[in-house]
This record gives sequence, C-alpha cells and structure tokens, in this order.
Amino acid sequence: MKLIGMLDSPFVRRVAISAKRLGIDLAHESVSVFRTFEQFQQINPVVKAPTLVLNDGEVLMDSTLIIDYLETLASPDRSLMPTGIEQRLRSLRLIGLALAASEKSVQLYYERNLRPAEIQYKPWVERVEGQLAAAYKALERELEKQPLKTDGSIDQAGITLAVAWSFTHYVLPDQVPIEQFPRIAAFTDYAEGLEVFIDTPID
Ligand SMILES: N[C@@H](CCC(=O)N[C@@H](CS)C(=O)NCC(=O)O)C(=O)O
Repeated sequence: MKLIGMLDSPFVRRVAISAKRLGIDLAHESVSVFRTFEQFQQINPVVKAPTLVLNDGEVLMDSTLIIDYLETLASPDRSLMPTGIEQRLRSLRLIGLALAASEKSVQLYYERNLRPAEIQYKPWVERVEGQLAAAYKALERELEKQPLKTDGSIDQAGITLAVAWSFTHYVLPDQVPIEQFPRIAAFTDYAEGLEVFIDTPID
C-alpha cells in the first residue's frame, strides 16, 4: 500500500505515524497537492492529501477514514484507540479538536499564501483565527483536566494533537504563543522526541 502526500500536511503525517505505530508497512510518495497537482490528479482525481492507494489499486482518502481502515488491518493489541467508553469518548473529543485546529491552520495558511493580499477578506480571517484559538484553548483545558501519558507510549489522540500543534507552529508561528498553551507545547515536545515522530519529520 502506498501513502501519497507531503509530511508537512498534518493529515498525511498523522496517517504515516499511525501506520508505523500500528505495525503496518506503507510505501510513501511525497507528491504535493500544489507543486505537482497533475501528478496527484493521476493518482486521485480529487487531489486530496492524504490518499492511500491499496495493493489492488483502490483509492481511499481522508486521514480519519484511512486510519480507520489501517486499524481494521492491524492486530487489535496495537490499536491506537482506547476501548473503554469513557476514555474513548475523551480520545474522540481530543481528536476532533486537534483535527479542527489542523483544518483551521490549513485554511489560514491558504488564505495568507494563496489568496492575493488585495482580495483577502478580513472577517473570514478573524473568524478562522478565533476558531483556531478556541480549539487550542479547549485542548489546553482538556490536558489540564487529564494529562496525556508521557511514558513512551502514544495513542491516536496524542498523535493527532502533537501533529496539529507542530504544524500550526511550522506555518503560523504568530497564532499560538507557547506561553498560552504550556501543556500542549510540553506534550508535543515529548511526542516529537519519540522515535516514530523523529522518523516521520514534518519537513
Ligand atoms: N479532512 C481531511 C483533510 C485533508 C486536507 O484538507 N488535506 C489538504 C492538504 S493539508 C489538501 O488535500 N489540500 C488540497 C485541497 O483541499 O484542494 C483529512 O483528514 O484528510
């Protein structure tokens, strides 16, 4: 199976890291949705990263759906999702917030880098900035209530959170001052120090 997309996408990176932790070997092709649009189109006409090409040529897209598929292929004892209802609910909440933070970061990045300055729409930018800050504030509160484990393990909530925060810092360093989000920043430092993150760098 082949994972298509650049690791500077938080969605691609969470799939690549999850696959490694699940023990699933994926080939990886760094095809860009912008710089190599036509090449991407040949693989997936919808041009969404990540794309997963299965061995029989079937094409999947969307990080959460790809991870869902990889989870079904993996041995259950390697699952990145808790099975108990309360911990699963909490994981789903953290993942939802971290995906929203990634999505809002991507929107702001596109706004700043793709749309010409003279036609930028300030109310839209402010709305997205507010949503991005709200997602990280909620995540910071969640970590205050219950920290994520830093014992060498990492689950899907931890992967998605750390990948989101690293991405936002990479593309929008002005948006998320570390001093306002000390718990997220400390957890991300821990995650980025794990072998699987080091082996799957953002750039
Ligand atoms: N919800 C999707 C979001 C994927 C996404 O938006 N990826 C971006 C790259 S970071 C992309 O494909 N951009 C090109 C486009 O949307 O046209 C997921 O989780 O995979």
